[in-house]
Amino acid sequence: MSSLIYRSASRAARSALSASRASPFFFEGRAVAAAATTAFRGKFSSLSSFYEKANSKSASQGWIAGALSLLQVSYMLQDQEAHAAELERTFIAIKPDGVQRGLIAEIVSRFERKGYKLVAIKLVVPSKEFAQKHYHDLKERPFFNGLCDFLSSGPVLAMVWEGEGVIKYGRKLIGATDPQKSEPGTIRGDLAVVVGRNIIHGSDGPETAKDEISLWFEPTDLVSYTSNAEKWIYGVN
Ligand code: IDP
Ligand code: MG
Repeated sequence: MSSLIYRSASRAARSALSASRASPFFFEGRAVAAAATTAFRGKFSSLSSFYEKANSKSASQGWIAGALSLLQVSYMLQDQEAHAAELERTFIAIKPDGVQRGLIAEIVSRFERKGYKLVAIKLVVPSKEFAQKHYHDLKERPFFNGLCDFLSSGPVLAMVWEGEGVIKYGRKLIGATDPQKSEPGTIRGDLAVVVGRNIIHGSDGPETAKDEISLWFEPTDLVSYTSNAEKWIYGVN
């Protein structure tokens, strides 16, 4: 648990330090303070009390407090580097059939209830050229043209979800490509019948996730934030 809180603190610190956008800074600055307080209360409790004592003694000892602050920030940044690779994100899209059938809330709630975090979302009607880019690896397949026509035929709900193992497990939540073979309990297994109308897309690996996120979203569309639920979703005993 403490490592997770600590990680959140680091993430918040990184966000605050790297934020060039003015508006989120206040929020993230508060997150740094809150998360750092929590982290120090646990992992750095002895360090913190030493810090407080040093602060209360005299101004001449201010340098101790300053040095400790620097040490704390440096710990946080090191931790952020160590955990940066774990901040996994995937691209998920509800295709026009899912949107038209009113399945947005149902599908979003499955990812939310699992414990994944929504970091970007938008409703768009992609052009055919855009659909061809998205499905470029299928261009030799006989259904490619029809598939791209279909994807560009109506609104698509494009999203980025974040969480540990979200790329692989997102695919599990979605189920097999052909709903005839998807297990009950999966999105396609429960909500779709044929492969041509299987309602949802999910990146199939880390490289695809990276490419698809950058195809559908600008970097500034992705919102970094610490969810209150994280400390209850992650933890090591
Ligand atoms: P995936 O969506 O499970 O990753 P892919 O093999 O990447 O599956 O195929 C992309 C999409 O192409 C599928 O979701 C489905 O909409 C469509 N598709 C795949 N195979 C067929 C097919 O045999 N006939 C028609 N459409 C297909
Ligand atoms: Mg695929």
